[in-house]
Amino acid sequence: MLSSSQTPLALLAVASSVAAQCTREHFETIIAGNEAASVTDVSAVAAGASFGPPSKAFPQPANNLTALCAVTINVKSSPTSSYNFGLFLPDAGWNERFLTTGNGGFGGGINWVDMGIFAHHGFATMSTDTGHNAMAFDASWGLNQPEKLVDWGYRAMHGSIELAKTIIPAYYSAGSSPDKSTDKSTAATIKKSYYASCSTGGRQGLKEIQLHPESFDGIVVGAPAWWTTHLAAFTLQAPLYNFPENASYHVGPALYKIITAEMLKQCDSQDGLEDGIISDTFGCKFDYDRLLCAQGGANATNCLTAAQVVTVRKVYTEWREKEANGTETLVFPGLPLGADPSGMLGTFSGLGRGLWEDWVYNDTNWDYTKFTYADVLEADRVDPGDAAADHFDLSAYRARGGKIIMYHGQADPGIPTGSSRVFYDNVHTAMGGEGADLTDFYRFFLIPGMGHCNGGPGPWYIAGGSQEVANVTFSVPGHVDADHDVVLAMMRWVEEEAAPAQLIGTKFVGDNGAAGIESQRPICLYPKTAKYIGTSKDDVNKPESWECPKE
Ligand SMILES: *[C@@H]1O[C@H](CO)[C@@H](O)[C@H](O)[C@H]1NC(C)=O
Ligand SMILES: *[C@@H]1O[C@H](CO)[C@@H](O)[C@H](O)[C@H]1NC(C)=O
Ligand SMILES: *[C@@H]1O[C@H](CO)[C@@H](O)[C@H](O)[C@H]1NC(C)=O
Ligand SMILES: *[C@@H]1O[C@H](CO)[C@@H](O)[C@H](O)[C@H]1NC(C)=O
Ligand SMILES: *[C@@H]1O[C@H](CO)[C@@H](O)[C@H](O)[C@H]1NC(C)=O
Ligand SMILES: *[C@@H]1O[C@H](CO)[C@@H](O)[C@H](O)[C@H]1NC(C)=O
Ligand SMILES: [Ca+2]
Repeated sequence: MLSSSQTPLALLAVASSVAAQCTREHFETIIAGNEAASVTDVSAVAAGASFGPPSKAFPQPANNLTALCAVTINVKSSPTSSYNFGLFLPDAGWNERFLTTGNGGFGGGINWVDMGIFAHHGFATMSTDTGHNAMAFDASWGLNQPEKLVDWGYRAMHGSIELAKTIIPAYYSAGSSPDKSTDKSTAATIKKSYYASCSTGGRQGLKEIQLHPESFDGIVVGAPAWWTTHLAAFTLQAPLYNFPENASYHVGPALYKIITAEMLKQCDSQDGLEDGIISDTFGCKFDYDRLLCAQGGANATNCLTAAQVVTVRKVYTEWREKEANGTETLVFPGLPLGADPSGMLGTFSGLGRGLWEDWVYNDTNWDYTKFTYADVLEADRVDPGDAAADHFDLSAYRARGGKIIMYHGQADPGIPTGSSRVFYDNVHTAMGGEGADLTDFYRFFLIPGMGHCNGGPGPWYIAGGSQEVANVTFSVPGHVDADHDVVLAMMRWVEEEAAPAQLIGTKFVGDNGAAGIESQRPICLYPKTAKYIGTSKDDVNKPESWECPKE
């Protein structure tokens, strides 16, 4: 970021000449050779203004933008499909870098909000709608639409990246040589390409580097929905454990808080400090029987029956199945201890049943109550849209110098935290075995007390994808640096070869940036957990009161 007081006049001149190129005609010229692509919209956006035509997935515009050129491109991907992508091209202070962001759930829409936040760093940013307009929990757009599924799976992302990489330098090259008579080949180039996004956005980043290792120099992926079919399977199996409502084992919403309170009670102190945050979910030894009512307890409101405890235990522990040959397979990890169970126990989300109804069996009358492991195997065979990011050998990406920062909230109620641990283990198995040290290119962080991508009692904010905070324009106010901001951490790793040993998470008072910082603490490289080394009660909120164990 350049403030006006330090902006050299020459740069201002470049900025204004770039901005002068923010016209539909200019972008039509740039993409003229591409038969499949067309320019949908080009808008010059003033500093402080908002931009972002609403989609179902992203109904809100990006606010308080830096002055930039907003471009929307449509690309025909097959006779029956097309996708759109958006570009934010900052007028001044382009950092000569490209950053792509992604989507959420099964939704479709351009993520203008995250594009806008990252553009404040100076990145030229991009997001694709993945070829449809739908809310996150909606799979119906994919019914009998195999081409749309492929766009969602990986094609729209890759096509958008490729085209963006030709448009961006062309735009900035033109802008840097306004005076044709003195044009001494001022061709602009993209120095580095990055990716930052969460959830399905995490899957998209991993999928892209698996298929196209050259696309990015560094990806920052949160809570990746990489195991598409098995995540959907768990999302359907969990409420099946709990329904019908009149079953003796049914756990009603009134008990959800009782369950998470007992988990906090038992697990909070096991990590070494009772602070309202479970910092070592995987390490917690939880006694389910302490949820039991003393006297049978049918219809009790503050404890559970034995049958209800069985339901709770199922959803918080690994789902395993016996194969025909007798071996046992992990189908999916359970919810992390302490995570709110309402999404999984309380509803049959489209993120579960929708995958079979709309993408595997193509039958909206399919009886999801008859769901079994055989349906999971069938979904694996179909792998709708080839979306699963399950090519674990990342050697090609490592060889080209690519880096991965992966993080996951330890209280994620939407994508169980263990899912990222399975990915991590599978990559290690594929690249040298259990003890292999892959930290030269792949670093994984578990964020204590963070829900799905954001929110929760822990210091969860690291300025990653899907982490908008009220009254925060971008990064971590007062701490715009690579220790606190995960995208800057990635840049430092890629460009200065300084790998992040830890990240510092921030919690704002009431999750409102204007109310100030409540606490900060280090988030350690997996599998380490931050240890409290403070002495007085106030120290808990200070980062220096915590340390990541050296070994
Ligand atoms: C808008 O963003 C700028 C930084 O670019 C910031 O200084 C300013 O406080 C923001 N305004 C609002 C209303 O958030
Ligand atoms: C349902 O459609 C998908 C692609 O849209 C296809 O791969 C799958 O085989 C179809 N399933 C059936 C049972 O027709
Ligand atoms: C639950 O309700 C269904 C009908 O809605 C009924 O068929 C079934 O017998 C009931 N089961 C129990 C355990 O009461
Ligand atoms: C529990 O509530 C149900 C429905 O209100 C009722 O039918 C049942 O008799 C109650 N069971 C006990 C043990 O009170
Ligand atoms: C058993 O079957 C599973 C699923 O088909 C397979 O992945 C596994 O390799 C088999 N194991 C042995 C020992 O044959
Ligand atoms: C921004 O901060 C002010 C002052 O704390 C608060 O009144 C306002 O609600 C905040 N904005 C949002 C969107 O939360
Ligand atoms: Ca604790």
